Amino acid sequence: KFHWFPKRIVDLDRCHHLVTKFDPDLDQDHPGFTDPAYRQRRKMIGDIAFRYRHGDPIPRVEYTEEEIGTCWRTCHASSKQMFSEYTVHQLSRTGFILRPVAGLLSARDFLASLAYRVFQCTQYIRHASSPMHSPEPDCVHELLGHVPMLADRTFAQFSQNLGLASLGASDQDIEKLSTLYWFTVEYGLCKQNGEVKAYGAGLLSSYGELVHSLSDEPETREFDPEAAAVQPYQDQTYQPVYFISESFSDAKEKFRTYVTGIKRPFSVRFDPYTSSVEVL
Ligand code: H2B
Ligand code: FE
Repeated sequence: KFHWFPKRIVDLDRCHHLVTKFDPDLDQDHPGFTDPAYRQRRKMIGDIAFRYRHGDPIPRVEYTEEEIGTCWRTCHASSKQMFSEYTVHQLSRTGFILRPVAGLLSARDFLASLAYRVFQCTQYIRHASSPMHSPEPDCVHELLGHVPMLADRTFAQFSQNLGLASLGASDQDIEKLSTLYWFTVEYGLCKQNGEVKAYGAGLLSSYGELVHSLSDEPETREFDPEAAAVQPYQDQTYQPVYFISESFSDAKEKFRTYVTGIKRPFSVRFDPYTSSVEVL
């Protein structure tokens, strides 16, 4: 017997299981833990995600001056990348859509959404006291880090395949896929014209860690999916180890090959006309 998984895109309404590890209400080290106004604001924005159903328009959030300031402080430092509705419109190139989520989603639910070209996207902004680092994903992380990659056709296809491979997979395989995702899509480094560059979403949205990742401090290893899938990782502070691939496409290709090796007692086929999955 295998794990339940969404068969139709509307089933993503049931893929909403959060990991509460970095919740500002529960994690004493969260920069917003001692700020009741921040926690209140988070709850309000989180409620949008809890009430959201597939197909609804995404309710607009009027961001405060302070939140907008926090975004710009992060963005200017990291890459001066334009980040606005423009970023989101790029997604029409690959058909990826966003749906709001209230916080860090379980790996199983997050990956399942990718199978439907849906990216579960947080809508709140990190705490103003910590623009350069957020212990959990926030809107800056999603829009600056993930969305540009999802606007790339091959990356979008890769993400969907990864999502399809995760449907009904064993807990051990989900753990490995999510670790591999961590060391590539979130914290990956790659070479470009002989120089080491960061492409991971977690690095592009955290200037502190971006600088650290490209310094001499951390250990770097050549990217090998078998090794990266079981490498313990750090989610409390900066990574002590990063994997460098020969290029961004090399990382995608190696990860893709790893994904095809995942064994399940059934296979799945995605029907793009109905956004549903057939189990074979
Ligand atoms: N949840 C949210 N809201 N955003 C993410 O970027 C994210 C997530 N990434 N849950 C997931 C986990 C990823 O790191 C993997 C697959 O575990
Ligand atoms: Fe992320």
